[in-house]
Amino acid sequence: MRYVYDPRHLLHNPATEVQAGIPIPMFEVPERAESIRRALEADDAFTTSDPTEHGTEPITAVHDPGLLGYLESAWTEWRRQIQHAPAIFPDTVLHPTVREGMGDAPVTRSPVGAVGRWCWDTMTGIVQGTYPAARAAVDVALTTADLILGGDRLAYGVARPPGHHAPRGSFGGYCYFNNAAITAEYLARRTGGRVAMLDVDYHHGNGTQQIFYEREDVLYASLHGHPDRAFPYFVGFAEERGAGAGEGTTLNIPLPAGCDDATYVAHLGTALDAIGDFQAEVVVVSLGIDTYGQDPICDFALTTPAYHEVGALVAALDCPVVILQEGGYFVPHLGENVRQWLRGALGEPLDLTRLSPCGPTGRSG
Ligand code: Q9C
Ligand code: ZN
Repeated sequence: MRYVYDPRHLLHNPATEVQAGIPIPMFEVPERAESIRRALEADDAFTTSDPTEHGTEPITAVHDPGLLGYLESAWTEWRRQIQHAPAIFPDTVLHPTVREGMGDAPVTRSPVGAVGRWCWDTMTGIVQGTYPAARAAVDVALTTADLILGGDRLAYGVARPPGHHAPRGSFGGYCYFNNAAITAEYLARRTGGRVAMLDVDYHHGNGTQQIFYEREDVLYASLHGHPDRAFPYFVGFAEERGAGAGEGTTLNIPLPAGCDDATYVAHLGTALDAIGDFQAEVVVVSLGIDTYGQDPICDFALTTPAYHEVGALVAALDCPVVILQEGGYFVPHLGENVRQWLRGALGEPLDLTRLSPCGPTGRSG
């Protein structure tokens, strides 16, 4: 299997995020993608490819051009006025009720105001290298799609920063551009056919759902921690099934805390049946490994053999598959779990010999 990797992801490295008002070390760290690259490099079943430049047109095909423009100039504008803050975070967010009944807010000249216009959480900081890294992640994703358009049946992209939380007109959830949604739109246009998206990240891909909510030709199916208890809290309920022409093309499967391998695979069957019935030209997988039992910020209980099995079950759809990285924060086993998922898809045997035992958190390296 070919996979696409770009070292420019290293440029995106905010030191902290703010969870429940408390600044803590960032969970979405550069070492995540490095751990995946190393695991794949050490296995002859995988060969690396460099991304090619795809420009901004595929991005503005799904995102508000204002979001692209903001992210492009955010660091420069922030630095011009604010020298003491190491990363851009909002302190005042454009909550929908603030201007209820008063129309849109004028464009703000304040860099602090601007980030509150485009960002909806306190965990998705911007540093100098965030924009080039986020652009590189989109190129990684689109180059992975090109491999499929060129005839490969399976291809994987080490997309970092991740993407599935970014809606059309804002960013959050460690995500800036929605790599998977941009890729699905690109594939829909190139093939002229239907695209199915399977989101197996622990978190609901609210951005992807929003972008395709009214689309008849793009199916979005997600298994995730129930939004009653899990980020992103406000989206991802089973009752959300799409709207307008897209009625029935959104499938949410929220799951309880402690979800184990057997429970997960049983519910995956529901999503795979829907994807099979949809008769897509291509499947785009948002691959999160934050469903892992040792993930430091999530509450599922999956083990490594489950990833191998899920990969095999997705490949059994017998449809070309673009696999793009999303979350996964237990860094010591991240690369190995991704490798096993992809080996399962390839029909290679499960190989647990490279999983090192290690401590209880993702911080130890
Ligand atoms: N109290 C991805 O996995 N933290 N993003 C949630 C809220 C942010 C996850 C904690 C989770 C974002 C791509
Ligand atoms: Zn996640």
